[in-house]
Amino acid sequence: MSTSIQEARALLLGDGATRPKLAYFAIEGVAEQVRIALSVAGIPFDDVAIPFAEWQSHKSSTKFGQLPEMTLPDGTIVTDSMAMLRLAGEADEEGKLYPANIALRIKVESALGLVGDLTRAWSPALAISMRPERFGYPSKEEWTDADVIVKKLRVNFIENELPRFMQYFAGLIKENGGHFLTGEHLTIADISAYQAIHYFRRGLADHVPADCLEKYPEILEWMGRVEGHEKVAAYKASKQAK
Ligand SMILES: N[C@@H](CCC(=O)N[C@@H](CS)C(=O)NCC(=O)O)C(=O)O
Repeated sequence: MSTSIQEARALLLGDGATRPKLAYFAIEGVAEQVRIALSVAGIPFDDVAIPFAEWQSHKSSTKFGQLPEMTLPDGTIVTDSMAMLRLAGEADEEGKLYPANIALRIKVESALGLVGDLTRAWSPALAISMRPERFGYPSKEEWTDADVIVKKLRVNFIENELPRFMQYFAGLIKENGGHFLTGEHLTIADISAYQAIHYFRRGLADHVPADCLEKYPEILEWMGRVEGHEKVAAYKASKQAK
């Protein structure tokens, strides 16, 4: 096992007496990719859900006023889901989730960057319904015809932006052998991209039809491979059993 894998496992596992604690809300959100990656890497963790009703009183006790926060066994606080994702990936004993090989790692980082681009492209269409004043519109309570603009932004995203990103991701799968985004093994880039794309078929956002991914068969097949990965499937089954 390489030194960096040993170090990552030591940070996450400590002396074995205390598990890392992942604090977030009781939603998938940005933490689900971390939960999946920790599960694939075989790192037991405590998944702590902060109720939305308690958030305002809890907020000031967090480092940057937001969640997720991960507390490692030595007390270190990790504040960003992408930092947590990379740490979990590094802890994979098989070295597959976040490969040390620099050529592969660059592929993983590039794919993660593309996930960031997708999330940023979608973000205004999502955020406008939650915090319209940030975009120069009246507050949520005062903006009575908000839905016209919200719908316009979301329909535009699904029709004009999503196809471009689906084409980019499908291109990566193809050029890297037709299995996962960067090659024959599942990496943290697959987990992150899976979560970002899976969101659009969950029917959570108004004006985003749950069948909006149906026209991207290569993407659906790849999502099936991610879900079919033994450890991802085990994580999802354990979640359903709760
Ligand atoms: N870059 C951060 C973003 C964290 C973030 O945006 N957290 C949101 C929930 S997804 C939050 O805590 N919102 C509550 C608030 O800002 O009061 C990460 O990926 O961990």
